[in-house]
Amino acid sequence: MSKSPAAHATIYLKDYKEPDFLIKTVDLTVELGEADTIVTSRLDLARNNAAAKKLSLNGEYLELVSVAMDGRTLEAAEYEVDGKHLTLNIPAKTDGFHLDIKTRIKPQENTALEGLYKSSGNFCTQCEAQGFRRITYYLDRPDVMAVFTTTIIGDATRYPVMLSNGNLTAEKILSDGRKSVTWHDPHPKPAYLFALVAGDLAMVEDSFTTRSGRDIKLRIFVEKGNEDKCGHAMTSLKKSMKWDEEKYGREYDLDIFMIVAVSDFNMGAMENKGLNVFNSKYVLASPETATDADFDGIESVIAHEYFHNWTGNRITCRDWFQLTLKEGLTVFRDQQFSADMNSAAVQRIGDVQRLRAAQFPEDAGPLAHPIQPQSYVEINNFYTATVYEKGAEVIRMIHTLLGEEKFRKGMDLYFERHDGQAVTTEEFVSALEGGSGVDLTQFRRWYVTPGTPEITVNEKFDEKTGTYKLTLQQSNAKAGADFKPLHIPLRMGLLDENGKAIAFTEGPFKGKNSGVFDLTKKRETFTFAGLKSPPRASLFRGFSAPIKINQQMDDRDLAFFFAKDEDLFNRWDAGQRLANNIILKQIEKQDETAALPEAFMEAFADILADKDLDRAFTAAALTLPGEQDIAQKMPVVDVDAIHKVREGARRQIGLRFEEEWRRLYDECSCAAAPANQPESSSRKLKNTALTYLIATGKEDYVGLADRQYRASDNMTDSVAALSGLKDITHPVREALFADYYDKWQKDALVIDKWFMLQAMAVRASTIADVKALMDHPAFTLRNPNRMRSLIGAFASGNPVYFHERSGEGYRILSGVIAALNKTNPQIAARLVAPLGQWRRYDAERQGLMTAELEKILKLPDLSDHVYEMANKSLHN
Ligand code: B3K
Ligand code: ZN
Repeated sequence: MSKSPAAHATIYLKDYKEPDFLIKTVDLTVELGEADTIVTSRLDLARNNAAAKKLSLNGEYLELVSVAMDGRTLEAAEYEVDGKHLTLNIPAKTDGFHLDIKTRIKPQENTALEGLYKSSGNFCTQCEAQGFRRITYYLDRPDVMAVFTTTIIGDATRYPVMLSNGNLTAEKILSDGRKSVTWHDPHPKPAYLFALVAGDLAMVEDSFTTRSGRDIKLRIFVEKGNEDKCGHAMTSLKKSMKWDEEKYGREYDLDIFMIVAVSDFNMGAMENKGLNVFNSKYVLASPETATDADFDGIESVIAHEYFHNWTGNRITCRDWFQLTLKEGLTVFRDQQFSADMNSAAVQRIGDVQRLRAAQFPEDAGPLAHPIQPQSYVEINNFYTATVYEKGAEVIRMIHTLLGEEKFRKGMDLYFERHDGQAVTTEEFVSALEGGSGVDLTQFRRWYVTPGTPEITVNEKFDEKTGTYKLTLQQSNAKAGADFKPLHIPLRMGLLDENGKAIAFTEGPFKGKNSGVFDLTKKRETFTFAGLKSPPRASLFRGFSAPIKINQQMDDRDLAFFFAKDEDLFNRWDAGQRLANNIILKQIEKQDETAALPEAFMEAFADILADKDLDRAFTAAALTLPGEQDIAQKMPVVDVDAIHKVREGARRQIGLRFEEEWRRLYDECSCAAAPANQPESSSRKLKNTALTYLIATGKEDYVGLADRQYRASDNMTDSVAALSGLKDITHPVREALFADYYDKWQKDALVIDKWFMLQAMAVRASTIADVKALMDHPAFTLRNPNRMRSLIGAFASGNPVYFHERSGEGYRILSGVIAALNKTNPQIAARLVAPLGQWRRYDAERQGLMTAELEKILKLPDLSDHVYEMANKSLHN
């Protein structure tokens, strides 16, 4: 078996060349065995470059058994094989030809979970980005699109279910007793969308009638015993199919749509054509085992993968530098969908929280890259918050600039023009321009500019003329000296001193309370006339651009917007800014007991008393910014001070409003949910109240959490009770965690939460607890969900103990990275980022963090994945 050399070579977008050969059809036969699997492929190739003399097929971790060209088996001297390629000489006059290639692979030994592997006894595949080359030799690049026919042969008892893309065309028992099934996918596709699943799985079936009247079979495959946990996924799928027809005019295009849930999966899910493979976390749910947040996650991931059928599969990426073409667009579409299905304001707040938590630090640190990266060592390292979440913000800005109707026209043209093609982001933007008639020339810079733009705001009011001048200035620390201004949509409105909207008196938004303005210069002034008194400007409503804002606002100004802004997002955001400012001031004072300012307490009291708000919004508005959010605003992050001060603030808020929290807790537990609000909103507010009550430090509320846990009939309340107690050392805490483990030990997804809550606990024994949990019989690094629930949660969700002074937190992480570097480099690389933030900490911590990065770089057999992340983290 050939091994891949670790070359760490960099690949550049500027070097892109069309493929020399194309593959028209591929016939695959996969014979599944217990020791190894034999893959035979017949490729029908066509020349695409008259000058090409060689054909170089990708292949890694493969044993070549034989290769034949146009029916003649080639001698060893007629081809070259190294750890990455099979290269053949192609005579100049040969235009069309076929190859028969036989390879042997060992899915049972595949711990990287790329290509064909086994999970809980079942075969499954993951081919994006470059997993197909671990199955057979192929032109494994997205601009090579072929029609696939796949025959799977295997033991009929072990693998009664055998699935691949497209429609089932044959099923039989062979003379040797093995089962053989054949699938045909009529839609040409790149190899990254190939999928194969085989196992003894249970099936849940439903159907969907498309708007043109076609009946589509919907099937979800899960491990036996999980059939009753597929309802929410199925409902979400049907809602997604309907929504894509209504919102984008996109209908499903095969007769069957399948989803398979597997327990060992590197990420969330995968949009393989007609056969989505999912991490079971994003399929399985019942109220007893999954939280409301899990339910939301399932709805959005099911939608996301389904929407890829058009944005990703029918129209795919020309090369991997175009990844945001399908990911940014599809995240935007799933966010739109979730906003339509749930509270739009709460959804938007969640989207922005995720962006700020994951993407802003990435964009400010050594791993910053534009949404269209210009180079990479390992493409799997570029499935980032920037490509996905910032990519979605870029599409959202196009939507904001064009407006709903023109955006739809642009999308229609995109689908019409590029269906069946592998395209670039440039082609996407051109289609949006063509369909809408809106010029996006300057807007294109968003695709190639790294870093989060900062907007500095200056306001002037001329009493005499009643004119208000708003000056905005762009800067971008990451974009360098030749920084070119971006085209930024500014959605804004003006309020009078009572918080009432002031309609614009002139310009394109005359008579309206809110409008979208184009900010295109480095410094730009907008003038508003006809005003009686100085207005208050509510800027970047709905977070109309992924920027940071520098605006002189004191506590009273922020409290004003927190109380009055008609834009719910900005209302929430003003509250967060207010809380951030106050916490930062307390940190400066080094006094976590200093009384919180009255302006802040009053603003809180107003929200607490406002019964018209959606309870989920109230919960979000009353939750202080997270520790990592506060950290982003400190020049040198002091994790201990942040935690102490934030906890001190929570305690004061808990005590000051104790009565109200108790009232809310009872109201949200007993009374029926308000009309038009889901029960989950009430649970969210109730559990927010619970955390503030526990924060008072009063023993009574430990009892309340205990009772909530014991009476709970749903996972949301159970986890909230545990989470509320996780930081204390108390017999009730120990009893509940023990009870939870006992009760749920057979349900992996539920136990993941148990690991996660403990990994995120802030108490003196945390480091020792985490180490003990790593030795727990239920812990394994081999299962990505389990690994993330302990190690990922610790490194990314427990700043106080990850950054513990001794450096033990860093050493735990680098030890895990070293172990996973060999078995699952993709997952290992994802763990490097927290160490890459070293420049944000004090000198002592910097030393400890960089020492671990250096250690990682010296690992024997360092994978490209980990190398790229550690090297950039240390040196960029
Ligand atoms: N396209 C996949 C992600 C593949 C990640 C490969 N390392 C899931 C998604 O974004 O829908
Ligand atoms: Zn995606």
